[in-house]
Formats: sequence, C-alpha cells, structure tokens
Amino acid sequence: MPTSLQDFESVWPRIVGDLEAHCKHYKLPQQSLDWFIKSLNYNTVGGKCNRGMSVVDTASILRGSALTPGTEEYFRAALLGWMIELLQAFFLVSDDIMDSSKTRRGNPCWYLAPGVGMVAINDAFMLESSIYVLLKKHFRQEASYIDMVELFHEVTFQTELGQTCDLLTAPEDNVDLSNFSLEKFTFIVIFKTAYYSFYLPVALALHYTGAATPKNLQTALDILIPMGEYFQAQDDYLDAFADPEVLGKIGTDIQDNKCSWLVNQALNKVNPEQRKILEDNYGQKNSAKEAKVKELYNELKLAEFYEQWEEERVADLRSKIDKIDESDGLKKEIFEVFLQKIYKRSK
Ligand code: GPP
Ligand code: MG
Ligand code: MG
Ligand code: MG
Repeated sequence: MPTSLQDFESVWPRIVGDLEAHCKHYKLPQQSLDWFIKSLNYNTVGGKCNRGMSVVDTASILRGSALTPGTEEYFRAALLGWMIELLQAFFLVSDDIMDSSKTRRGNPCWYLAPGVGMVAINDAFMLESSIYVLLKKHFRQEASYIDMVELFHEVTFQTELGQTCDLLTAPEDNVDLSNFSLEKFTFIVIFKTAYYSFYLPVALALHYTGAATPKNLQTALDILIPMGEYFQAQDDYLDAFADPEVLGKIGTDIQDNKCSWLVNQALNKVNPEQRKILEDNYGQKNSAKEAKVKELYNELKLAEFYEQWEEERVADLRSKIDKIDESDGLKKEIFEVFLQKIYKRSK
C-alpha cells in the first residue's frame, strides 16, 4: 500500500518545529521567525507531494513491507521526502519569478503574495538551506550521510544547469525559432526536471535502506531519466492544453518564448506560412498572439500527436522496466508505481 498524503503531511509540523528550534538557538527575532515559518508552509505544503511520498513508497518496496506511520522509521523516510519538497519549493519560488508566472498550486506565486516581492529570493535560499540543517540534525551519524549530502548538491547543480539552458533558449526580446531543437529540449528537461524529480527520490531511498550500490544507482538512473523526460514533455503539453483550474497554474511557455516540447513538435510539422505565424506570434507578452499560437497548435493536431507519442514513450518505459535484474537489489514495482502516477495525468 502506498503512503497517503495525509500520513505524509502529518510529519510536517515536526519538521517545522526542528527548523524553528534551530532559528531560536540563534535568537532570530520573532518577526523574522514568523516570516520564515509562513514561507515554509506557503511554499512547501499544498502540492501533490509525489516526489516526497516516493521516498517512503520506494523504501517500503525495497524493505518488502510498508513503513508504518507514527514510527521513527516512517518519520525518517518521510523527512527525506520532505527535503525533496523543500528543494522543489526553492526551485519553484525562484522559477516563478524567472518565468513571470502568476499562480502556483491555485494560489498567487509567493513573490506576488501581499507584502512579499523580492524578499522571495531570500526565502528561496532559506528553503534550500533548510535541507542541510535537517540532514545534519537527523542523518549525521549515518554511514550514508555524506552520500546524501553530495547527492543533494549534485542534483541541485544539475537542475541549475537545466534552468540555465531553459532561460538562455528563451530570451525575452529576441524570438529566434532556429534557436530551438529537440536536442536542446532533451537537455533542458533531463537537467531541470528528471534528476531531482525522478532519480533523487529513488537514490535517497536506496541510501536510506542501505541498499545503494553503484550498479543499482546506475540502473535506476537509466530508467528514471527517460521517465523524467516524458514527465516534463507532459508538463509542456499541459502548459498549453490543460485547464488552469485543474492544473493549479496558468501556462506561460508561449509568452515566455520557451523551448517547449510543443513548439519543437510544431516546428517539425509547419509549412512556410504556418512557420510565419509562429515567427510573428511566439514569445511575446500578448494574449492575442498567444491565442494565435494555440490555434496553430490545434490546426497541427498537436494534442492528438502528443497522445500517440505518450503511448510510445510509456511502452518503451515498460519494456525497460521489464528488463530489470532484481538480483541487483532493485524491484520493478518501484518504477511501475512511478509510471502509474504520471501516466495520462491532468495536473
Ligand atoms: C520547471 O520548469 C523547472 C524547475 C522547477 C527547475 C527550476 C530550477 C531552478 C534552479 C530555479 P517549468 O518552468 O516548466 O515549471 P512550471 O511549469 O511548474 O513553472
Ligand atoms: Mg515555470
Ligand atoms: Mg521555468
Ligand atoms: Mg512548465
């Protein structure tokens, strides 16, 4: 049985309590402490928590029996999961500023919340630093401590590389469609999304259960990176085609000039007149132009093409999962559960 969001969220107050105690040790003035706690709650809680809960679920599968909520073992696995959620909070608070986004999880983006503004940049840093406060407090005595610290650092660097490429292929005042390619798209999505969203939870669970070996970490990577690539292509597809009410965020990729899955597929399909439509309307802060691009996406039947592409990717991932040698200490179920959670998702 996978863990429930309710059980996973039930450990959050203890984590906030740890961070609060750490600040009190430094005699942080109350106003600043209240601010930090507000930012922690606003930015870390309220999402699907798929990444965080995957640490608990993967650890349960590796052990062969479900971790029991309320036990210290459950708490420690969930704590590692919440560290991924903190990393994600740090990324999203920053990403929403960079992407000029308006909403996140159905609420205003943190930098747009009343009275926040650019304090959000420092809040993002604090969300990241919290990971290492918690890791040190709870895992310093473990043999895997330094592996976990290095893993968080490396995955953060990888994500920042992806974000760099994402931002540089999307200059605000220079729309040049020849700058896009599926190759660049692939680099961007693997680095900005796949490492932290897919590889990190499984690698952490392997370290946590003491089952990690260079070989099984590599096998996990070989499956989870293409799975993350598929997940971010979905994110790009949903950016234009999902109902923002369901998605919890309003798409910005067309206006932001992003090297998204959709625009790359469109570029493969357009005739010269249609390419002109893209050139004239893509990447501008103008909703009428954005609507023209969406019209072209419909004319090119990109939604249907996406659905067919999704089936192919999922079939390929299933065959990769099938080939796993379980004697390496991995279980096929870990990856099947991941795939089930994202297949045909609408948010
Ligand atoms: C998501 O891309 C990318 C990230 C969350 C990584 C951000 C990395 C930093 C180093 C800040 P996106 O912009 O498509 O996500 P969304 O659609 O959720 O805004
Ligand atoms: Mg964004
Ligand atoms: Mg972004
Ligand atoms: Mg997106």
